[in-house]
Amino acid sequence: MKPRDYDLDAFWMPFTANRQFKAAPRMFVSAKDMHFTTDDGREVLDGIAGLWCVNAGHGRKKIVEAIQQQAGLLDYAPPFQMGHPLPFKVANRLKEMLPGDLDHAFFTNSGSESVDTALKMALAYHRARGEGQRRWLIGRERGYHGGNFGGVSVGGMPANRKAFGSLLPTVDHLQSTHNLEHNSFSRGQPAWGAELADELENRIITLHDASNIAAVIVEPLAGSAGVLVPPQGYLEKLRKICDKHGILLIFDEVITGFGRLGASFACEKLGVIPDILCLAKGLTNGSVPMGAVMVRKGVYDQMMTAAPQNTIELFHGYTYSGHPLACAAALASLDVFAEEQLFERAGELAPYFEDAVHSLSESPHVIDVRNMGLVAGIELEPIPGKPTARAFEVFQRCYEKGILIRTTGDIIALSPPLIISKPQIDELVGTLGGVLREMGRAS
Ligand code: PXG
Repeated sequence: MKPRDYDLDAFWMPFTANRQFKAAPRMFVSAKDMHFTTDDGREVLDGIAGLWCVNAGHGRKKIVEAIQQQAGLLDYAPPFQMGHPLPFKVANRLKEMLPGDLDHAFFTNSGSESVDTALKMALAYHRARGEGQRRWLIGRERGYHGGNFGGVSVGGMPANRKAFGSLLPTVDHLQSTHNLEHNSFSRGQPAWGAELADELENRIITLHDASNIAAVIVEPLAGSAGVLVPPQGYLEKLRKICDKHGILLIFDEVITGFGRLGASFACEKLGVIPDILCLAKGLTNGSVPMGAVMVRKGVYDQMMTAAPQNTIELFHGYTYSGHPLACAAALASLDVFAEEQLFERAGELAPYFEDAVHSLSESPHVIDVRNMGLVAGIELEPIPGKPTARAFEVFQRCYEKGILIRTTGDIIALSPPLIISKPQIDELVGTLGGVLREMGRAS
């Protein structure tokens, strides 16, 4: 390996143990299709699509060329009171892809911005309807909705909240659907747990009154907290209760969008249509930061008609909303997904992937395996008094053996690019199984 010609200290790395990393860095310098290359020239199989985003695999020519061409043609155009063709085109493509009347797109630069945008839209929508007292936002324990104040407020990961004070004031949380006593080793949607949605009516609406609640936000399948698959009937119940009480339902599909579950979007696969839908990650195949918030026609129309003519309807947006490079990357990514039928491919591969990951059920320390589409969670028994240590060691050993996995707490997440082959699934799961056996012998 060439000696490093730069210092590591100045860059404060996100969601990373900085001191530990800088003492023993893990560096990628290039990537192609299913593999990264490290700075010491090793190939690493990408078991998590970068960070749940590179759904078509790395370095896809069509996407790279689209970005290059766009940079030479129109590098930037102001998105406020000016337009350029590309965001209109991306919005039309998304409208065609999404079920129901989720037919208007607002553009952001990340999942976090999509979430905060969606929450603000919900508040503004109710105000536009003359129900501005609807301010409560309902999230869920173990939910992850990005790192901005709104998303952290409705999110339910304790470590992400505890350093940041009181957050948004009018927020409550449903309980998580994670329950190993009832749901461990489920394949696909667990049979138990639909009744957990009743808490929305029985506790939350009873306590705050429906007339004060603006929206409920959930990930249809919770990713970051460790791949929590929605119980059968759970999302349907949430939808029904929200409808009954005039509450907007927001799905955060930042991870589940663009084929991850073996269909275009979770809402399509599971047949539950939210009022507002948050997207990011796979939208540009991870290549240029971009997010989108899709809203149903009724929400958009309400906002358009409530404001006087010739006035701004929503005082919200970003300098880089609908950035030309991001839009070019999105259009090319959507082309690649369609041309290679990658969402269908993910659906076809899902049973093979399911069998492969469930073959780890008997491995040392494994207390649960769960899956849907091309995503799986493998939960390990924590080392007493040292939560996260076991999974982190698995992560490190896997990396040394040439596969990239992701861990959260003591849960391992796998979410490979949708172009993964069956032999690569075997390699991913086989290497992970080998590491678990090795660690089982050592303990
Ligand atoms: N919503 C959901 C459901 C997410 O998973 C975000 C919002 C925020 O997106 P941005 O683009 O602002 O990061 C996410 C992000 C992990 C991991 O390994 C997951 C995410 C980010 C970082 C790590 O679980 N998801």
